[in-house]
Amino acid sequence: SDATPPATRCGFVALIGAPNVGKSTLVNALVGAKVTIVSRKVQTTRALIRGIVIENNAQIILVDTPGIFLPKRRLDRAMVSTAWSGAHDADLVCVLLDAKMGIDDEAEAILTKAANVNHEKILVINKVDLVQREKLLALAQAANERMPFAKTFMISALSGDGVDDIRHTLAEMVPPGPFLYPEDQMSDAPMRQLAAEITREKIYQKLHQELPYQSTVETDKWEERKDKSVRIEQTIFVERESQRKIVLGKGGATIKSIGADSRKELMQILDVPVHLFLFVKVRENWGDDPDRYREMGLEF
Ligand code: GDP
Ligand code: K
Ligand code: MG
Repeated sequence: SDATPPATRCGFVALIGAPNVGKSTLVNALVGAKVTIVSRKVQTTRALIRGIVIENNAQIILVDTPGIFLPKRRLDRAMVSTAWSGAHDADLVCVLLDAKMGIDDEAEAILTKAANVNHEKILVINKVDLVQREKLLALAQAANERMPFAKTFMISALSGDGVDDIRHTLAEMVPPGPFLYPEDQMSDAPMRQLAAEITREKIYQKLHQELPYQSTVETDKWEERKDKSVRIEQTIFVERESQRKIVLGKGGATIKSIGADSRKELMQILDVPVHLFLFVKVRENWGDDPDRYREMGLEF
């Protein structure tokens, strides 16, 4: 027959934004219940793939990036350069702003760097449920004065308001090309890394004042059981005994809450019951050991 197959599109979309702007929430909302794959980008260790969306013959590969933008320590600087490598490697960049926070120092730093990324950029103002409409328009205008955005969206990733529009637009904007990932692939080797990243993120959320990035997480064990549940064992490494005490918290309260949050997100992604076991160990000076960074997949 002379019917041509439908043209497909496929591309990487980097989500750039400060911690807690809503990147993970947006990924979940874009992907919906169907996290078809969670993996690392092939042949690079730069950024985590958080999810893949298929919409109208387009495969959208969402790349989450470490959300730290005002680095002080060496490790932090490594994470930041990793984040921006992810942005430079991507086909499109979504810059997220928190409607309520507006353009604070961190957002300003992000906008300044995003302006130098040589790809089409989309502005996503998230958490519109928290502010008045006039404030949104002023924020959109202020951000667009700093660089031209191809599109501006005002959404609530939490309620899902506006998320369909973004999905639809991304599907139109990613370049023509074949799908890079099978539609239903799920592999547990990259999942170990993702699981470690998720726990590290929870530590950061709980303790960023007291323990700025002085910890790393490794997944030691990943065991799929007959009842379809997964048993995951992870070790949190810190630099000092005092930090170990902070991570544990009074009567183990902090580690319990970190574990609960991490387990919840892991169950969301894996869609099976998760048994998570966390250990905290002191490993001195890892923060200055380049080998440790390499294990974490950061590039220099
Ligand atoms: P990330 O650090 O950028 O990945 O941010 P998260 O997705 O973890 O979200 C940080 C916090 O913001 C969480 O408590 C979310 O529930 C909340 N959040 C995300 N999107 C929205 C939104 O649209 N509205 C409101 N009110 N809260 C949101
Ligand atoms: K967060
Ligand atoms: Mg996140």
